[in-house]
Amino acid sequence: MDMPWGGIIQRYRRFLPITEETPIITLNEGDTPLLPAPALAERIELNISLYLKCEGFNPTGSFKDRGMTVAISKALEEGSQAVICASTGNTAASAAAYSARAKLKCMVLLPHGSIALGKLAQSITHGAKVVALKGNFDDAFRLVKEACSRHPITLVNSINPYRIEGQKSGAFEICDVLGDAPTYHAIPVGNAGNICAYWKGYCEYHEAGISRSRPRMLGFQAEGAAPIVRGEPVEAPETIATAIRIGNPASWKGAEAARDESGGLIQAVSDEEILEAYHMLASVEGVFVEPASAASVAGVRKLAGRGYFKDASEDASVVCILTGHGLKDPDLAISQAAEPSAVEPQIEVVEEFLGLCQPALV
Ligand code: AN7
Repeated sequence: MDMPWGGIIQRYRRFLPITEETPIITLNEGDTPLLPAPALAERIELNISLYLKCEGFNPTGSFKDRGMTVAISKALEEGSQAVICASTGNTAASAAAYSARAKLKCMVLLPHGSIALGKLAQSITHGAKVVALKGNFDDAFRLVKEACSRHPITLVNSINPYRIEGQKSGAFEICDVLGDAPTYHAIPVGNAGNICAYWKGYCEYHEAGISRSRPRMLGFQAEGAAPIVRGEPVEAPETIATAIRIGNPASWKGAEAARDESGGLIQAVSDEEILEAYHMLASVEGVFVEPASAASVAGVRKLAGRGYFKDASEDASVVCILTGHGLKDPDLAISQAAEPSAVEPQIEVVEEFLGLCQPALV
């Protein structure tokens, strides 16, 4: 029998800054499904193979766990006693969980009023010290950097290079499953760490001779929070995809480099397009994601509609990174439909509600 899965550090150790001295803190993150999505491809009139990398299957429900296992392990190795992050929710949830396991103190600054319920619940329950800031992510990020310059605490936002090191494992997994890099890689962009991490991963596998090619990187920001697309910071970012409600991304330059070196693009998708993709993923493929994740599919759909893939070869493929689980944001999900009303527990009433009024002939 193969060795059981033990997380991304165990699997990809030779590509990571891990030493004999590093205490490995893992929740067995990674090894997430890469689902073929032919029905969705047909629905969005895409002429190439579509795959969904379901990062919501990670231990805390988002891709952040890949980076956090390395960041927290290294923080512990370096003798740190406390970590801090600013977050739109998922980084905080992941930091809180891995810190609990590492017995590190964890502090998180969250923009008050724009954190999805599941993420807040996770941060609190894992025992992080949670500050709800009267400000947005960009304010929170500025403050945690300042806190780190004044106190001996470790920053675990994605400007911590260990985060990027861990997150590049997503690219390795995709290449391992497909046997090569995909032709295109579609990904939501918020603080822009993940697009850099994936590009780094694809480049390292290519340099090591494990994959023959590298994908074009296709990044998607929400229209109301699209500083890279607009070419200037957005003062008051706004989108229903609260995970990527960021006006001044830390890895702006890196994201542009990934775009340009790969011959890709970074474009914006509207909240409406995000929601359409969100519903399609759930109803056509059975994959429930949080709204930010649907930005990758919304973007591919938009590009397909403009003929972007029309000259792609027959065996071309696109992987959409679905960064977080749908259960992270139950409020948004429920707001999208009428909540079912309560009915009496009688078969006639249930039949009527279900439209089963004609008795079936046996
Ligand atoms: C579901 O948790 O920035 O471009 O503080 O949670 O690497 O920032 C989250 C980002 C996409 C964007 N999808 O990734 C945070 C945070 C989901 C996310 C992104 C985030 P980056």
